[in-house]
Amino acid sequence: MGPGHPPDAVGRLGPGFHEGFFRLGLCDYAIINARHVGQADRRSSRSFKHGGVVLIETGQEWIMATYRVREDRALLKKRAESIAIGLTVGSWTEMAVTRRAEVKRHAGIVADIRVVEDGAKNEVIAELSIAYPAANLTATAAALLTTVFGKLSMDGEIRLVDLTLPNAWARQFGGPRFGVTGLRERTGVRQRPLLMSIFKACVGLDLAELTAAYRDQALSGADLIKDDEIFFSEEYATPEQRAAAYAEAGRQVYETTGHHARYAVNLTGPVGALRERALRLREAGADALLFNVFAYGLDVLNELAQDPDVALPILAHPAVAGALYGSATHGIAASLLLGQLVRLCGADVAIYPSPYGSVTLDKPEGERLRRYLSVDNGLKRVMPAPSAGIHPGLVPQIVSDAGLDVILNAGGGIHGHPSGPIAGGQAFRAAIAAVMEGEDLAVACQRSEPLSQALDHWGKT
Ligand code: 1AE
Repeated sequence: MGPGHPPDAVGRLGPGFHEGFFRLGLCDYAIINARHVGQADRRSSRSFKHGGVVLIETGQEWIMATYRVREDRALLKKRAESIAIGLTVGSWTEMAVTRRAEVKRHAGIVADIRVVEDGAKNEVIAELSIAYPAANLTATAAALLTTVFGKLSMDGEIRLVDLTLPNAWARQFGGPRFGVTGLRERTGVRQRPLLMSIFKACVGLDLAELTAAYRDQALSGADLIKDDEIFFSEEYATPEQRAAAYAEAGRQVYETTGHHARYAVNLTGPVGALRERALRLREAGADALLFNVFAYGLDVLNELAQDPDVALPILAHPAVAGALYGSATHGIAASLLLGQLVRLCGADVAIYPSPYGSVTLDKPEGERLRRYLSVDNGLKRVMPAPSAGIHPGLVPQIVSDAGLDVILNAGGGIHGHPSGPIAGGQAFRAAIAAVMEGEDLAVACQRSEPLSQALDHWGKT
């Protein structure tokens, strides 16, 4: 259990009738240590021995959150209990109402307390796992985050590091409409990693200049071409005008080269107008939506993803997420935000920093993130797009980390190529082809001048 093991968590329960072990989601049993069974809650309908422990059927689903805290060792238990009760049925002070049976079944449970590091004096770094009855929540990101980390997020040194959700509960969100398989079908790219080019330099350009830049990126061999996430300005070209102009430019490139690029437009504007705009953009020819999910909100993403009329793949951009995950001691782990939660709320592509480029996420956290995107939980798998400072020399490393179901997402690594963006995309495509052939880039670059130039310029990992 704990970070790195999202599904099928097994946690230790806290004192009193909660003490013991339980398994989440799959079977909804509280598993109580035999030696503590005397203290077990006898209201439960059934109990039986299994491998030295006693299983108590709880008859409900649990959502388990794990927090990393710094705390006085002697106060750990009290801290855990106050979280379990404070975020469910109680408050900081004793209240008679919480003793009522129908209220009590909504109480959180201290599932586990693990000391992971000794700190100064009596302090320790510990992980506290708290199980919350799923019945307390509606299937929304707002309910989930407010329950497990609402006011708690402001209560000193505490970080949400893991969330375990019962599959049936998670499925209520809907998840991605297209996922990895749907995206491959829509792009026609069946096996190899995809290349996504990011518009760089867009604000201040007029429609003709933007369209020329789109054409170059399409000619470069990019499978997807996405707006920069900072593109909000409509002074020179509205998103609707861009979608229409790029669709036409893309059609021309397809007729001359046979390569079909797809456009992901930045979905912008007031929240209440997003749906209508998404419909207009689809009508104008956009193939996918780029969405600044942490600026707009996870539930906004989910509304768009589940809307049968919108029905376009959605690329979740991580902008602003660093404010939530950036600290090692506070906030929410990046893997939960950019992996688990965006999947739950319907992203088809998860954009996140790779460990190698200009903005980085450490490698184990990236691995956890990708596990959240693909773990078998009944929702479609999400396509990972490790990003920021990606250049052709990184392609073998990224594919080795993530596998073939990955998007190489590059802005500067395409537009900053010494011979321009068309060569920039060609260098990536040559690197991808080499990886598919199991060929070293040093060998492949003998056949590809753009790749050779890119490796000279940015190096090779
Ligand atoms: C992690 C987000 C990366 C991003 O949004 C972006 O625009 C990257 O651009 P380049 O590839 O670093 O130029």
